[in-house]
Amino acid sequence: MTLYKNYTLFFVTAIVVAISGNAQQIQINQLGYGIDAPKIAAVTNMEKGSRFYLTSLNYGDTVYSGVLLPAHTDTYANQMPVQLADFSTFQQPGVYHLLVPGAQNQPIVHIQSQPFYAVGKALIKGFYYQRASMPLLPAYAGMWRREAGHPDTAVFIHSSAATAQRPVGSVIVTPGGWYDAGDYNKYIVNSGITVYTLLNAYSNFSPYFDTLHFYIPESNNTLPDLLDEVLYNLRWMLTMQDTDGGVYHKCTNAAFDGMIMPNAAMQPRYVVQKSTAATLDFAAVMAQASRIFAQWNQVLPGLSDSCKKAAIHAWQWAEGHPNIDYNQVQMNAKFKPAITTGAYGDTQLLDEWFWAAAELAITTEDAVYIHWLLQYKVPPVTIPSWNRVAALGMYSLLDNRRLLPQKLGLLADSLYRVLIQNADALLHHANGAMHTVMGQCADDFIWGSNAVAANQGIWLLHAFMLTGQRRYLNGALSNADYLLGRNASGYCYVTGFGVKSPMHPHHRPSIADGIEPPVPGLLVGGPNPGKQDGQAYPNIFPETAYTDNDKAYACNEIAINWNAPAVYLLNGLNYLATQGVWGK
Ligand code: G3I
Ligand code: 9MR
Repeated sequence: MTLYKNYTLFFVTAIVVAISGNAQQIQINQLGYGIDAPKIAAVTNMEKGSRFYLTSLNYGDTVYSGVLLPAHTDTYANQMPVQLADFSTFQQPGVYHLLVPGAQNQPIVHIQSQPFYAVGKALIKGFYYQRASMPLLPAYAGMWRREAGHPDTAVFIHSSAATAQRPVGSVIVTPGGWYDAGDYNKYIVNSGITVYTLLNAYSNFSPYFDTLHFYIPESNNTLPDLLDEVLYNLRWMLTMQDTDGGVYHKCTNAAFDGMIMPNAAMQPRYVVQKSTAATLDFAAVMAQASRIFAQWNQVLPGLSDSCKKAAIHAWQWAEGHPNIDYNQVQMNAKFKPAITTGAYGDTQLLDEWFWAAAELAITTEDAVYIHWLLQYKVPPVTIPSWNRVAALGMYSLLDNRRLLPQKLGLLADSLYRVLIQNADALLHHANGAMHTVMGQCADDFIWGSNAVAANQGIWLLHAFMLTGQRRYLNGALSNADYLLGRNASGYCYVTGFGVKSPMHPHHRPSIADGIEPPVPGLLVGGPNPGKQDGQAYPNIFPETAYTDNDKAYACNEIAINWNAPAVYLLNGLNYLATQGVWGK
């Protein structure tokens, strides 16, 4: 151990730099690094060949030092040179300062065996805070306790959804489920990918989730908490199926509520037009849920079977109605009242068909779905999002490959190649300035870009689990680092975690509850140069197009389909840490 004697000089330099306004910031994963994981920090604009030091908290001992790596320019951030401090070989658990003389900050670095344990749990608990129709009690919600809102026990059939059996003005009971995001509406399409991702996390890491508690009202029952939380939304989804098998696109107000608490929201609620996308997403998720809940038949008798029947019925409806878009503009031209909440409209449905066919084929082994999969070409498989779901079918087919009928072998082979080729492409591009997989092309920075980072990480974890190659795991870790602070804005994007995290998310309860800290465990959307909210953002480059402003819903809202992949990624990484598989 050598003493770092120049720290007085360091402080003086830091103050001068801070006053002159140069952005010489060190960005790290603010929650920490695994003991044998890669450990990289990023620093902007330093002298070539500068050294970095890892010291004890009192600066007394230097436990590690090294030279910053040669600079790369950060194309999508501020065009400034970025140098990396790589201290991966340092493997002593503890809490340290990272010092780079001349930098404005001296972040505290945690090195520990499971750095994502707490945030992983909080991200699941985030779903509990989104529950509609029930009060959040202090025992579970602490200072974020609140009254029940949106009972949804008398929801109107919107004129776009009227049938002889359910005419305009009639009501249905469709309580529960999660609020979608910062708004209080409930959308089937977005629930689809969200529930899928959580259930896929459960099935990939079940030994981990079987014993993980995060204190919800159902924690005392025999079901794992994660499944209890998913059930809260799944049961709501089941109520959204019409008697003919079709599924209403959403349960919604006509217009967004104001910035009020859920119990203050009194506008009428509607279920609107059934759509093919919602119905296929529903079919896929119900078929998947049927498999998972089959293991819990004793505790939840009949549930698995009900899910399977609902899935088959939905598929049959979709076969009869293969192209019913949810086009809100056209709908509003014909039906009243006009509906102006989120549209989640999608006109390209081949991926939804593929996903539903895949889940139904695995669950039922019925020739109808196997035939569908054999007849059609695999649609382009992209990083998943609410409107691009082919990858979800791919994950399920590969996860269940051993159970698949032989006929699907060639399809599974080609999907395996797609998964590995794309994983390699993600890694190939990961040598950019901050050395994260996220952010190597401008298209990564869309509305909800943080979910792109998390979903890239999930893709890489699937590649790791299929091949055992650690480079894929390290790629996934790099995106965990991105989400938790090693990024151009320097934010840890999960509320309540890290030293710099969003305090003003576009989230109605967090805005209206009068409590300073926002509801914790929520991932904000992240940098989005589209700035569709019309707010002023301080920076113009894609990776820095973020502002912690509660009106900036295009970058600072929270949403269930963004939390879910973060749940998968950070808990999956944590599970793998407990299995001792991290490392260079
Ligand atoms: O699909 C096109 C693509 O072809 C084109 O290249 C690209 C160029 O910008 O745009 C793509 O469309 C985007 C679409 O998302 C699909 O990614 C739109 O620009 C973009 O505005 C749209 O954003 C969606 C936003 O709602 C507005 O509709 C977000 O993905 C979606 O997450 C967000 O969801 C909202 C709900 O409506 C309401 N509840 C809150 C939730 C989160 O903000
Ligand atoms: O709060 C709404 C948020 O959930 C949506 O993602 C966003 C885009 O549809 O719209 C927000 O609502 C705003 C509306 O679109 C325009 N008027 C102001 C509303 C609150 O900021």
